[in-house]
Amino acid sequence: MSTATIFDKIIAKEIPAEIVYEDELSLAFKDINPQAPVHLLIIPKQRIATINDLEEHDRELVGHLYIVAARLAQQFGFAEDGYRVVMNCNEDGGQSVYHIHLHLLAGLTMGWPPF
Ligand code: IU
Repeated sequence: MSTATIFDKIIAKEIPAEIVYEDELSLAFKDINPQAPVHLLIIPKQRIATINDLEEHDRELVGHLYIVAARLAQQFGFAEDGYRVVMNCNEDGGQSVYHIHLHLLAGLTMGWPPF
């Protein structure tokens, strides 16, 4: 079992977050330190530390997170112009919270590669 993070407290509503979507499997909220005009985090309610910890039975859950991201991009009006969805893994990938999350970044023209 992975270690609890601040995201568990956000899921439990023990600390505030600007929640933009919630269902039985996932939660989406505004990143506290936005890196783009719109920066949302989409997280599973189930705690999984990193991409490395994903197992076959998590297929549907991970797919669900992407579908939520796409719906939110549509809802926020960025589906046509474009946006970026990323999940960082471990130190070199830039992960700081060890509870998997998709970053949805939108509202500007992004470059590539991202380093
Ligand atoms: P990362 O991929 O693990 O580095 O992303 C973690 C994100 O969580 C990062 O963008 C933080 O700004 C964000 N965040 C947050 O929104 N609220 C918090 O209380 C904490 C981190 I701690």
